[in-house]
This record gives sequence, C-alpha cells and structure tokens, in this order.
Amino acid sequence: MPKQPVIFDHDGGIDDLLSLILLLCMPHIELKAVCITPADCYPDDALESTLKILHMFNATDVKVAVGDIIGPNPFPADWRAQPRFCRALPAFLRSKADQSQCVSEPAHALMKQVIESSSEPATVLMTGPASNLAAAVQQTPALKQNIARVVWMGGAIDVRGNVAMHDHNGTAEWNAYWHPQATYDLLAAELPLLLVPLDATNRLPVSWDFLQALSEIGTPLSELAGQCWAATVTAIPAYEFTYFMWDVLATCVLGVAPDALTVSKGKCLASVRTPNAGQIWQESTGFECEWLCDADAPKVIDYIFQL
Ligand code: AGV
Ligand code: CA
Repeated sequence: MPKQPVIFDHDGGIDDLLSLILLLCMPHIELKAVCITPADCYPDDALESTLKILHMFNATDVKVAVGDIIGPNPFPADWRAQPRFCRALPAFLRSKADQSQCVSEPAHALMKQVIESSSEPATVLMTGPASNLAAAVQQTPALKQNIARVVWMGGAIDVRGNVAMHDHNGTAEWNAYWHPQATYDLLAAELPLLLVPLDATNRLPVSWDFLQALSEIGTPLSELAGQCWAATVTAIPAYEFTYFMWDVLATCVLGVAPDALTVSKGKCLASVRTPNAGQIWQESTGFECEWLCDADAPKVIDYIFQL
C-alpha cells in the first residue's frame, strides 16, 4: 500500500514533540514537511527539538519551516518555556540539529509548495493554531483540491474551554483562541476537516497510571517519552493542573482503529470577538465539518504503546 503523505504543523509543546515522534513511528505515514507555529512555544526551542527528532529517525529529507504569522492572543510565557526541558534530555543533547533541513520561507509558503507538489492528495495534521493552513488556503484556494484531509487539535464543542483570561468567558480552547480569525477562516474554507476538540482529549489525561504503564515498556523510545511526559506532571498551574495528551490523540487519529473514535458531523461557527473569541460551537448557519466527540482511552493508549 502506498504511504499516506502528511504535512505536520505543530507549535512546539511537549505533546507536540511527542506527536512528531509518534508520527515518525507510523509505518503507513510519509512525513513530507514540518511547519512550526510560534504559539505555545519559543520558536527556537521548537525548531531545534524538531530537527533533533528528525535526526533521531534519520528523516533527513523532511523540510522544516518556522511560521511568521502571530496571533493576537499570546500563550502564557511559562507554558511557552516549558518544552525547553526536552532540549536538556540526553537523547536530545546527543542528537544533531541539521540546519540545512530548515528552509528560509515562512511555514505557510512551505505548506503551499508541499501540498501543490504532492503526487497524492495530502493530509494536514495540526496540533497548534490553524494560522498557517488558513493563510495558505486563503492565498491559494486551489490548494483545497490536493488536500485529502485536515485533522486539527482545536476547539471545545460541548464542553468547557481551557482559556482563562480576564476578558474571556472560558468557552474557547487555546489553539482556537490564539488566532480567532484563523480559526474562523479555517472553518470557512470548508476543507475535509476533523476537529479533535477538548470533548475527546479530556478522556486522555497524563495520569500516573499511564506513566506507570509506559515505564514498564522499557524501550529507548518509551523511556524518552516517559521523560518528556514527566516534565508535565507539575504542569504550570496557571489555569489548570492537569496536562492532557491533546495533540497525541489528534496524531493517533491518523492510525488507530476507527472503533476507538466517535465522530460527529454538523455545522460549526467560530467567534472572533470578546468575550468568547475562538469559541467553536454548533450552529445551523455555520460551516460543515466533523469533530471527534469521544475517544476510547484504553484503545488509544494500546495503539501508542504498540508504536
Ligand atoms: O489546548 C491544548 C493545546 C495543545 O495543542 N495546548 C497544549 C497542547 O499542545 C495549549 C495548552 C492548554 N493548556 C496548557 C497548554 C497547559 N496547561 N500547558 C501548556 N499548554
Ligand atoms: Ca500544541
């Protein structure tokens, strides 16, 4: 079977980096490019960690680009600094960052090139804000014809959001809130979009039971993953104390057996204004999309461990 071409757009968080590792472990996926959104990270950290992970997997032909689109609602600085921890881990220190894999164009330009030149329609997996894809499709609407599927960790449809700001009512998820207009534009583009919102990711907290089970696998990769997750157990208690496998669930959607996932379909809208900027909700006048409303956590965790 031919491999599925994937463009991965992430924003450098610990679960984003673990998602890159998982993606590189999936035998049916051909990673074409990595785009970095400078959102829940400092982009230098995200770039170095990305290049080092690619090097660990010998993925020397994957191009990487950093985005230059900045959303109006910055992530808390403590969250952005957290993934620097990964750079200090021995496996990262030993790996090499090959700067020649990093192109000088901004991420949305690389995304456009890679979608256009893909011989099969490409899948776009996004685990940060949607700004790069929204801009690429807005500038070049014809790209839609070569996109097989978009999977985006974003939104909170029928559950509380995770944004706690003075001018916000708590209904939005952070990736959707960072750049509310990009969120709106992505929905309005009417791509074959599957949202992976908090409704589903709430099923996958980074629990002590999960960490214990991971520790018992005992391979170099499971040890590395366990070390990365360990940095999240004191998660910055700015607004919540629990870290979830948000992005890892979105990544698993590309490979886990479909019976682990429950998908809803309907029309959704996104707000670009306070007090609910970035909220995504069901609305009959909205745009057609699908979202993951539930996930079977044990099946998803089995799949992760298998990889
Ligand atoms: O809202 C979830 C998104 C995911 O893409 N990110 C983190 C994941 O990479 C933002 C976020 C929400 N709560 C956080 C976040 C927390 N406690 N620490 C860091 N980032
Ligand atoms: Ca993320």
